[in-house]
Amino acid sequence: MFGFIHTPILKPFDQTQMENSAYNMTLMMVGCVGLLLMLSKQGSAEQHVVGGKQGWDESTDFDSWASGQTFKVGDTLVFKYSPMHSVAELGSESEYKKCDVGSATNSMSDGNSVVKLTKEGTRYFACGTAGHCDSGMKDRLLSCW
Ligand SMILES: [Cu+2]
Repeated sequence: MFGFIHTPILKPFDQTQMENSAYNMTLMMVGCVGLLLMLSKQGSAEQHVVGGKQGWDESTDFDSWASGQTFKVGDTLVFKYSPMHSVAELGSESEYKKCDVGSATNSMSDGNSVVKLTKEGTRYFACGTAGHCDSGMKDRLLSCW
């Protein structure tokens, strides 16, 4: 008896659920395509002023600045700083951690240094002024395609 009662009630219910999930899938797919379109629209190269308004300075929180940015291959970084600072690009994570600015692969001190992100990967930058890197004036960022 129960089977007979339940079957006609459950059947349309199941069908509705299936239709709902198909609808949700379609929505999800439309959403993904929309996201892809948005990403391809943003494909043009961007310029990132390192540290934002504060620039390349001891008071800047570079970790939080970098976490709000998306670095793509083709983008450029601009370091803006006073003569008391400089920019040293470091070749590895361990040099970055040790603040080994003495073995920098590239050193800049013109106050307005432009660096292009030419390939995918992590780039390491530190201030070359004694003590500045140790006090947190360094930035690690990842560029991707
Ligand atoms: Cu400095």
